Amino acid sequence: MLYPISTDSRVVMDLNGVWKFMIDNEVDVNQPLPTGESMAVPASFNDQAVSAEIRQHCGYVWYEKEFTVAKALFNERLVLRFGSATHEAWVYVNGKFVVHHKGGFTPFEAEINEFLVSGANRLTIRVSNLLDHTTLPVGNYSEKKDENGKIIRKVDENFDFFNYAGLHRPVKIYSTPLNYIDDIVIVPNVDLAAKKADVQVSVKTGGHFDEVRVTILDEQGNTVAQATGTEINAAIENVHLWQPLNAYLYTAKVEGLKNGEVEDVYQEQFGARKVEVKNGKFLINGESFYFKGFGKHEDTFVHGRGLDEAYNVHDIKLMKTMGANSFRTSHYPYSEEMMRLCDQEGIVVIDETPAVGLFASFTFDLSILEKGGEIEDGTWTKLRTTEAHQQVIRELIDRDKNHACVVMWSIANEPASYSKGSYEYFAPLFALARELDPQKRPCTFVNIMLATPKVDKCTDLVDVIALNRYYGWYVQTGDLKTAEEKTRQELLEWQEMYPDKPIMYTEYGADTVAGFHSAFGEPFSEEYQEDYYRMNSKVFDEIPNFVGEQLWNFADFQTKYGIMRVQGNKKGIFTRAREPKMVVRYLSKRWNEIPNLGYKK
Ligand code: E9O
Repeated sequence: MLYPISTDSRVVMDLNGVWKFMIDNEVDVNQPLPTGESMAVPASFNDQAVSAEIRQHCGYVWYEKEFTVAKALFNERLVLRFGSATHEAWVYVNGKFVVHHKGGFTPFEAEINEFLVSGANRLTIRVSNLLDHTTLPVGNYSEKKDENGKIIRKVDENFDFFNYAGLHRPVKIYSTPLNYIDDIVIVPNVDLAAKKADVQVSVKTGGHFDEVRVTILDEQGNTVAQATGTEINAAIENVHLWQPLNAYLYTAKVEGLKNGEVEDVYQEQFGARKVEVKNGKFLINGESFYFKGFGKHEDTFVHGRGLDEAYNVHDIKLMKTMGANSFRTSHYPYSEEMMRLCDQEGIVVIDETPAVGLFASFTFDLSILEKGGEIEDGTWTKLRTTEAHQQVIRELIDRDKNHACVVMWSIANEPASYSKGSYEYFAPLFALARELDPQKRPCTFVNIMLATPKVDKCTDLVDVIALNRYYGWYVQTGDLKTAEEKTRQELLEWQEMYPDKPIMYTEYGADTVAGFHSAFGEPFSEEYQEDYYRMNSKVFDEIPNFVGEQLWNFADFQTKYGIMRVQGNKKGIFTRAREPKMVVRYLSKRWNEIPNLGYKK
């Protein structure tokens, strides 16, 4: 699916702004929404209204906005497009049903010409924030009736972030001619020795063109290659590589022609770079890459999980200042705007599905695992997420396939990969991702602390071993000496069992209350956070196949209520307002000294 841009043949109308909003009630979509409540889009609805009822609401909400389409566009193809609606949406134009989409973090669209009238049109959307054992993320759903017989729904998140919901990303209408470019797939095959890239471009069209022309332009706008056809191969000589923190983007200009005239045109940017996993190393353009960075969240004040481009720009600046080069889109696909920004800024991204919460219960009893027998914790018999998982792999790869910034797919975060049935669940999903990705990027899933080398059943499926580890926090709390031994012991064990697979941390961290200091370096203090990171760095540097450190978390973030969470998870090295905690100085020094390429040859 192409991102909506305006070109010589396309117009984009923005429906962002203040919408009407209402919770719960069944409404007659033929009538204007009976509410005086305002809600800004894009953003989560939860924190905008100063209302506990709205903030904690589980179930359905309604959004409505009037819009007018210029008459000049009525003969064009008009497409209504949502960057995302979290987690499920039913869309109506002038009271008529247009489209339904389930899955809160991927875009969807529909042609709306037949629904439009001249003058004011009414766009109504019903959004659900419900999650259960069939959805991703996974939620524990329950309902009961109150004294008036009204259904009270409840979602207990099976994950550690607030269940923000609503119209999180831009809502747009874009036009195309009736014959149009529908999709573009770009595969830049880089030959490093020959300093050349053979760029395969496949174009999918709607309607009919006499000819499709593809022109490859460099950053200065010079033509470097041109070909005609819907499946072309263009050679770029002296190719300018897309490098981590040193981005270079080419543009594929695709034109659909009829009777010698250009009818539709679309410009898709791409980077030429080569990603490989070899001999326990992660190679970008033939050199070993070292991941320095973060697990993040889309999480800001008032906006909740809604797109906030100022925070996106700011966060990337903060990362760069620290010498970081990468992040993982924990625990769901981030906005298309963020992905485009990362392409431009040279930020390396591990692109994750919303498959989080794939466990039946948290067991902290490590002795079960040490017995070496099978663990049947019920996850893979209780959850029915396969269909949602396949759908989101399809939609994510379809959306992000051309991004230079994406170097690996993360199929899930912290599933019960130690328990019976996990391999059978994941093997077909990995196969699907590998089949669908035209660029054949490496794939991983993020391994939970319980799933140690001998216990995990799914490591054979991954190209890179991605670990979330909390020695010194959830276990050996406050005892960094033992935590260091455990960390070393486990990393060496992974390396020995899987000598060809690179190993990285995709989470490690300690909750830290900004401004809390301790002369004894107690847990929760800024001193402890720094000691914790110093301990981990020391071990990382001893392990040859350890190729990256993405800490947890970039910033403090909102979660559901719980005795372990005081207004959210405090493992940020920045506060939610992006003020640095003490450890930022230490990590900035370390990361600025570690080269992005060639650190561990
Ligand atoms: C997922 C992330 O969303 N990983 C969690 C993070 C956290 O801070 C959370 O925010 O809690 C850590 C999971 C830790 C599991 C520990 C199991 C301990 C077994 C010995």
